Amino acid sequence: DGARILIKGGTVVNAHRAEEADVYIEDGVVVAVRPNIPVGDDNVRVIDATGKYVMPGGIDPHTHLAMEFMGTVTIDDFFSGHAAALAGGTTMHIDFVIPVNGNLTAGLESYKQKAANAAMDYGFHMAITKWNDEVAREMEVMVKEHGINSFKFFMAYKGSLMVTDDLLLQGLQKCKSLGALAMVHAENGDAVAEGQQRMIDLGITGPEGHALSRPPILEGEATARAIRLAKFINTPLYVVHVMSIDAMEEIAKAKREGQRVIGEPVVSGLVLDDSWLLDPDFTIASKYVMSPPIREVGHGKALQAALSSGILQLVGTDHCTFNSTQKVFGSDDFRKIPNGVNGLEERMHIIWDSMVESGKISITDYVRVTSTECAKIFNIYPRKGAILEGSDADIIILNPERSFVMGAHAHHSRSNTNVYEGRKGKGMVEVTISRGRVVWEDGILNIAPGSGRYVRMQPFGYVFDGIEKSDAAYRASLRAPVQRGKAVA
Ligand code: DUC
Ligand code: ZN
Ligand code: ZN
Ligand code: ZN
Repeated sequence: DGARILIKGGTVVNAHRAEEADVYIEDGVVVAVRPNIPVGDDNVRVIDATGKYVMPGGIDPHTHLAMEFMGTVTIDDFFSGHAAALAGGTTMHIDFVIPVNGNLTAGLESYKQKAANAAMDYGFHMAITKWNDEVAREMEVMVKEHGINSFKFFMAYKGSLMVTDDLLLQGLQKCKSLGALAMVHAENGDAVAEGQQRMIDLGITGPEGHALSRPPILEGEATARAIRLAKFINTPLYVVHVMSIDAMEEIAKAKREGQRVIGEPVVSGLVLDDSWLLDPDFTIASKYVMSPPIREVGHGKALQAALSSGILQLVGTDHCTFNSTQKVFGSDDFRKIPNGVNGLEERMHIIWDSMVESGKISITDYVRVTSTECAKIFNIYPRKGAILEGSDADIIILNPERSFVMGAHAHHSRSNTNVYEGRKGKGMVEVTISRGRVVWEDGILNIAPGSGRYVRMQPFGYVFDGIEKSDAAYRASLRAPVQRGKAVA
């Protein structure tokens, strides 16, 4: 298309600086970023951004759209998920391909079909749920031919997705050799199963039993174990949905010691607490069931502080939505409640309101944790995650003076529930531009199924810098004692 847009008079915010500048877009790409760009001719659409922030569209590193899970399928598919995302200022996400019976190629095929109605750009991580030579070969094919540079290992969900330490070690080794990033869902799945049985034996079958059965120590244990195994292999590690102080402190300690560990909090973990699980109305309490669980008061604030200080680096959602009619499957047993909460539409607004508006992070850090860091980690920067000449024109315009009220009445997710029901705040995404097309404006979505593109991600991003050097140092340190032994003899 030939759409040309000039965004005038706003404050352009990138992770590295904020400046007063105009942004000129042509054919879906940013062509110029500088003050006082002349309008040119009548075919240029001018958008006035005076008093507003012009920022890279959000990138959500963690979603589950059209996912078959716990005997059902998430209610948001790629189209409704993208509608929600774009209305909330997110212009790209990375979803998790789940293999079919352990088969990666079949999993990718199925996710390509699911994504046929995509309305914005997306990428894929891939889960590894089984191990054999074929899986190892397929991982290489995924990296070299299909633009996947990250693999996720579930340390929980015993009996379905869970991996053993043996599989995790093989997987870490394979990721390292491919220059792909290993990700973990860190909870001790064996202990969770034990904890669940305890609750059932005690007659605690409601949603509160979900949180009680898998306490923070089980997240802390698995996080510590994954970090140590990644250190043993000497490969970077990405810990998804860090929900507790216990897990966050393990990440902080590893970082202090120089290890390459990336911690991703999710919106629900940053701003909600587990008191919701005690609501006597099952429809309300069950909305908040996700794994790892939403923790008791205190964890969220500590995770916010860790995000401000850089211990945690980027914010996801784990958007994984179900209707109340799906959640009700578990009305007699919390183990059957499909796990997951919404957030794809709410993330940009909640992080702005709870972190920037409240003074906990700067506007440049806002762009970093909602967009740029994700683009850098997954090796798609500066095509994504920046407003620079040559970047994709994925841009939002945020009005810091306007207020919002969230809830199912207004959201674009297909779910009839919202864990942020009634939440109020300040800062509103008024315009969303997706690869040069205005898709959200004045509260109206204008999106087309099939217009979203698959974004390929190349291996060996900056997270791998220095790994070869530290491997060489390690090998040298192993030779040293052997030589000493010889000298003594
Ligand atoms: N946790 C959830 O709550 N939903 C999807 C998968 C997960 O790990
Ligand atoms: Zn053109
Ligand atoms: Zn998970
Ligand atoms: Zn998830």
